[in-house]
Amino acid sequence: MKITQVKVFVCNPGRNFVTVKVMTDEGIYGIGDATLNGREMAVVAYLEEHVAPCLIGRDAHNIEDIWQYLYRGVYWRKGAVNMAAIAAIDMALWDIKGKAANMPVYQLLGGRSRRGVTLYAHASGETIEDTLNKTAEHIAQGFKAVRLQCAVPGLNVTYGVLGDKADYFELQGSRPLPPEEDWSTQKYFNMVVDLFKQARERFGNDVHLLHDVHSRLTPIESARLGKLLEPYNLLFLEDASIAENQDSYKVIRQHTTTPLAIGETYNTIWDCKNLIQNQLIDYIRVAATHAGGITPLRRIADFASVYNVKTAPHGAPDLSPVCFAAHMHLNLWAPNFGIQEFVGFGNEHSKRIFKHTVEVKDGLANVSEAPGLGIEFDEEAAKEYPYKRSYLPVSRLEDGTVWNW
Ligand code: EZ4
Ligand code: CO
Repeated sequence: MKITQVKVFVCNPGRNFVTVKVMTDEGIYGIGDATLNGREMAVVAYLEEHVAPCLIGRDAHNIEDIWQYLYRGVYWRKGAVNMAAIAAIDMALWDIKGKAANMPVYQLLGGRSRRGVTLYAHASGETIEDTLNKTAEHIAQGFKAVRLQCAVPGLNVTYGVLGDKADYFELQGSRPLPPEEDWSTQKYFNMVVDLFKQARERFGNDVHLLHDVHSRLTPIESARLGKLLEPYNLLFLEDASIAENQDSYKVIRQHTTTPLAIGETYNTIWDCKNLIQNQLIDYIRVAATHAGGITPLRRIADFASVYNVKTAPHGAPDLSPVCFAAHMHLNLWAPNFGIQEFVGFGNEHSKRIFKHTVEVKDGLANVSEAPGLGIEFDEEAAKEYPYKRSYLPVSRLEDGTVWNW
């Protein structure tokens, strides 16, 4: 089965999405996600100029060989743009293989390890009360786990908490220059411990609670936060500190039993290797779109299982429904799957373009038995929503210093 064409699409039904369609001479095609938030067009050019020409005529069944060829053959290994491009091709090839075998991808990976995929929903509010009310709604809908984020009083805006300021989905998909956001660790600490104290008082101990620090703390500050949150029994504390220096997580680890999660920006198994093998984290959050696709995520999951580290794939709104589908198949299979982040399937425009087959019931997600990834991409509908340049924000301390160390 020969690859005949690689098509690349960019659309913005509220967020920018880069989608790849790999065509073959047998009429079967596959779909992949190559979205790199804030740098989308770099991946488009990379795919069209540098990846697509190398694939024409290759056997679409040789997923592993094509992955190795693209990863090792490039000379300039790793990198976010490169790995997002490889990821989309890899997902599309798994989609093709599933369609050829007439099986969903999870069956090809080794079959089902669980009844369904446990999700955690997002509750992001302007005040603690607002956040807790949103948490209550998710619990009422059947979610067993909720991530709590709350605006920090005294800061102009808090990362990831747009609240009622504007439609969360729309505003983040149309920011022609990077917005700048204040950060104060002191003000954040005043809020965050109270948030989880009140959450446990209101919801008791059965529901799983999570929190994302978005890497705003130094290692010793993270250690302190982990200790302060211990009484509230988080499922995990995400991205407490940047771990470019992977050893810095030893500082956090030696001080707290709050479980730690990291990895949504990682591109390869090498980025998480020391954190996993030194058991400095409990959940690895690599995404199929940003770490090179299904093939390397399977490898990372197996490696992590040796060290009792669970998988918890990234699931923010800038990962397209194609990536979510890829995660669903990995999550149904991985023996050491932990939990999947979930923010819904986008707005009505997005649903016109991406026709997925995932079902959510009582906080548990399942795919249909459709072959491949079980997702369709409507090229015509996508044309109605052209690309808009949009950036992620930059964080500064109150004295103007660029932050996020
Ligand atoms: O900031 O996906 O866990 N979720 C997150 C996200 C990320 C965005 C960056 O593109 O941290 O909201
Ligand atoms: Co995150």
